[in-house]
Amino acid sequence: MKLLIGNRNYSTWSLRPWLVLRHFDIAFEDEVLQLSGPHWRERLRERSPTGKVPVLLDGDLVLPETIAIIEYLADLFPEKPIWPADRVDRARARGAAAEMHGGFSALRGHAPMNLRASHPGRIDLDTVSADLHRVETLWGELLGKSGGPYLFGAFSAADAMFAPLATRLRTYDLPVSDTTARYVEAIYSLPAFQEWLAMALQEPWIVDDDEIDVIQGRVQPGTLA
Ligand SMILES: N[C@@H](CCC(=O)N[C@@H](CS)C(=O)NCC(=O)O)C(=O)O
Repeated sequence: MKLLIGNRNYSTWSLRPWLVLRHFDIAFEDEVLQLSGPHWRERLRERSPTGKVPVLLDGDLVLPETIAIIEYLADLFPEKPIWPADRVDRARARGAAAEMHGGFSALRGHAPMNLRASHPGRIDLDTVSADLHRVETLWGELLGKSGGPYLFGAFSAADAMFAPLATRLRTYDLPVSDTTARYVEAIYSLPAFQEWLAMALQEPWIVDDDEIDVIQGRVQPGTLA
């Protein structure tokens, strides 16, 4: 089984299924397809039917779309607690994952994942406050019920879905409750996340579209080193 992923520093969607594969100890290889450089979109389209990553390759199966990949893994390995065991918790976890997939567009647009960066104070809080409020409410409810440290107690696919958002809170030092700060710490403490982060920090590539200084017009595209 192989997972095609984007740059580890920036690719939020790649991080999610990678964490599931790694945390649940599923044998796989990965291959980075860069999201920058000459003709990167054409090269991506040659490997991915949607022109996007991640893509899971398993035998004849070429499967894009993060949630489909996670569900395929959960089907393939029913003995692994990729989703919570309790049916109602599982429904809540899938609801949270779907909300993450379709929502939080302000946080996604204004505060891109950039694991190597630290940009406190750069985000206009008015632009992200509604998303911040919603995610803190959701996490607070789930963590209150489960007792943590992850949304449903043990790490599950729901946490994998929210891991990139957790990194944004840290990168941009967004103001959050103690409960949220503890959850962000729990994501950073996960061995699989640490492994991804260490590899992300080694990457030399810059993706201008995900750099806050370029997005906010402070720096010209192509000039960051
Ligand atoms: N709906 C897709 C989104 C995948 C996605 O947008 N991936 C980004 C990288 S994080 C990408 O491939 N971007 C390339 C592009 O938009 O051309 C999923 O759930 O996997």
